[in-house]
Amino acid sequence: MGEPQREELKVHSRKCVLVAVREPNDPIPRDHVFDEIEGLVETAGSEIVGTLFQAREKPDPASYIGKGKLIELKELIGVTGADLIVFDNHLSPSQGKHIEDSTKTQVVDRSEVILDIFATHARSYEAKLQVELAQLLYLRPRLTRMWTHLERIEGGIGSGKGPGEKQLETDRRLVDKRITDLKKKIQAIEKRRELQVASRRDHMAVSLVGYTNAGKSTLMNALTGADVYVANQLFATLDTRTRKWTLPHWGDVLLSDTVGFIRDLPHHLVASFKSTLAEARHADLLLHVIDASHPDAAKHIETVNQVLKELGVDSEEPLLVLNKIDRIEDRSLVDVMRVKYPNAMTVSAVTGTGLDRLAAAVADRLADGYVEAFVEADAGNGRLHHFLSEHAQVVNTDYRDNRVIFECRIPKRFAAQLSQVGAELSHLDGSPITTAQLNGTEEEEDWLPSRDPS
Ligand SMILES: Nc1nc2c(ncn2[C@@H]2O[C@H](COP(=O)(O)OP(=O)(O)OP(=O)(O)O)[C@@H](O)[C@H]2O)c(=O)[nH]1
Ligand SMILES: [Mg+2]
Repeated sequence: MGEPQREELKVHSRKCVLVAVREPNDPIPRDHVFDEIEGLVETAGSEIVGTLFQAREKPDPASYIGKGKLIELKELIGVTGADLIVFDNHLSPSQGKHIEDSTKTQVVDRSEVILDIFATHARSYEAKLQVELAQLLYLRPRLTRMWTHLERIEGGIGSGKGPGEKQLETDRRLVDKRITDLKKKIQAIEKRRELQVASRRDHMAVSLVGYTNAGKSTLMNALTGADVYVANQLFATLDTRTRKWTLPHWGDVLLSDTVGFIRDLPHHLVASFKSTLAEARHADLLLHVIDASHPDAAKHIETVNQVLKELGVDSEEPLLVLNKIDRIEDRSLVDVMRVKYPNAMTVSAVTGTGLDRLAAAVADRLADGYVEAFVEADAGNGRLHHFLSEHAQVVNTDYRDNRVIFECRIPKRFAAQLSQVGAELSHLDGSPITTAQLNGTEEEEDWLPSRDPS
């Protein structure tokens, strides 16, 4: 798959009418219903010429919107000269066809808009395979409706079939074969990636996850000096990038930027991106980035948690990062979130506010606790000096004879490695610190009730 051809993209250079159906008690205010789909359609490169809203308990099984609304839709298309109808809901293949037939206008749903954006933004080989898989999985149940579309795919997979041969069976078979191929290729990449990620255990890994456009890439750039693509677009990032991030008194961790999430992302689409999210699955800590200036921020948090669950990312509680605080006009919104998520960090990736506190909070979470200790070694132990300068806060340094004694605050995780750099560890009262204490095993034994001798 190369750069997508313009004619392959449905939602590009079109004049669109947007249609949204919501349940009558939907919490999103009426004047914000179209915000997200507008963003998606504009990111996909089309113009919006009209909108149509309907509140309904349940979609009409045949036409999704009601009969009266369908007539209204036809009129709206006449008035605006639209050449594409975009539903912000998920249409069944037959509903899509029904609306196309009645309006004589092409119809796409939310998933197709997202697929078009994915196709345009995919850069790496892996992302391109994932997008193609997601497209085919979406296309397959719609083959009857879109068989003309298939000449392209047939050619694309080098089937050798003549161009006139378009029977549904052949088409299905070809699509199925390609789906199997793609899944195999993606699995192979996934395996390689899991190995790669697992082999990097010398550094701890932190992953940025969050709703699309929350500011993950901007934050990645601000924290690591990376040069990752940032745009006020939905799904600007489809590829995972990993960079070193140096935390004060801790040292380097690996920070990864990942694909953004969105509500109602079809299940198979999510699954297609599983390998991209290997970093997140293996991370020691997730930073869940939120655009706190967005009116639906609370909903975004729920969506992200839901998608993480679907992807089997059941790491420890993510650290919430309320981003874009420089844009917040109504303070009360943040106050509400702070009450709900008392451990959340507030930052601005653009102005840099709060980034130091964020780094400290991440170090704290990774540290698994700290110890205040004396660390003693030969005065000439250069490795120890280096180790402590990276991983500890040294409060005091004392030289006695040929020995050096550092008084420091050090993450337990690193304290456990001190014997490997030839140092001895003791509490501030002089009693020795054992490895068991650092690993927490001794404490646990102490707390266990003594075994029943019988
Ligand atoms: N005002 C303000 N804008 C921000 C901040 N962080 C990010 N942005 C803007 O938000 C938009 C999206 O930023 P990205 O970093 O591309 O967001 P992302 O989460 O990586 O988005 P996807 O890759 O699409 O999932 C860009 O226009 C950024 O300049 C912030 O702290 N304050
Ligand atoms: Mg991004």
